[in-house]
Amino acid sequence: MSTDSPYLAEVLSHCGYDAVTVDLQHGMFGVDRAIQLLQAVSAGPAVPLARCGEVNPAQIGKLLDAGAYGIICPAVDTAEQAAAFVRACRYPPSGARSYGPSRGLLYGGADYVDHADDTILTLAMAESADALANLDAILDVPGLDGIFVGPNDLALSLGERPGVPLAESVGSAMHRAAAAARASGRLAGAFCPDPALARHLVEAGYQLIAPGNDVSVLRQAAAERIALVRGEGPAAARSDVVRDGPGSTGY
Ligand code: 3PY
Ligand code: MG
Repeated sequence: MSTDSPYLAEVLSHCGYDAVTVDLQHGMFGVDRAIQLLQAVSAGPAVPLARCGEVNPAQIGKLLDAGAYGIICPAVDTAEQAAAFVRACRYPPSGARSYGPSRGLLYGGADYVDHADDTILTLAMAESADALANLDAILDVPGLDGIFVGPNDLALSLGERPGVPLAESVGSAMHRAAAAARASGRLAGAFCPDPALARHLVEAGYQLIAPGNDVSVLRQAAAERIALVRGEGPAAARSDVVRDGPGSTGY
């Protein structure tokens, strides 16, 4: 979710996705709205996840208290950052999350605190050359459930253009990252707006794919319909509007 519409969040939760992620890094809203979006996702079957803006324990704690079942944390480049991220998501003694679960109590019940650490998903974004270099140490951090690759920032960090098709160096780094995550018993996730490429990533071991965001899906559908109504065929959808397909970054 990059837009601030709880209605759209509710609709997406009913679309068949396993999870809907409320994006506080690049979404066009702040924490107050993120809480409403999480409530709206909870009105459907999808699991509510949130991407925080950075390793920020206060923000991460609030998102968890607001009912996020998991956090995707951007730009985790070192094992130290990964450990700080996990600490923010776990209660003492393993972490430093402050008690006050609010909405968590509604869905988790009175014994929420007994199970939260086992059920909250922690995914550290690997999206830089540093993260790749430190991947084994990051994957060794106790309590980290997995990694989530951001191919656009990874491309920029490797001196490439973001978007699909992936630059060769980005594609091979993504294969290596999935293999390393799976070998260490952790989850491998990735952002990937191109469905064919996403399928390929699943075959390469990725278990969680964010297939673009709400705006990129809407923009693509709108442009294709306009082209069809004008008798131009979907392939003619304006390339300055539709960046899904060749060149897509998923935003
Ligand atoms: C990236 O591709 O860098 C992302 O963070 C995707 O959201
Ligand atoms: Mg990124």
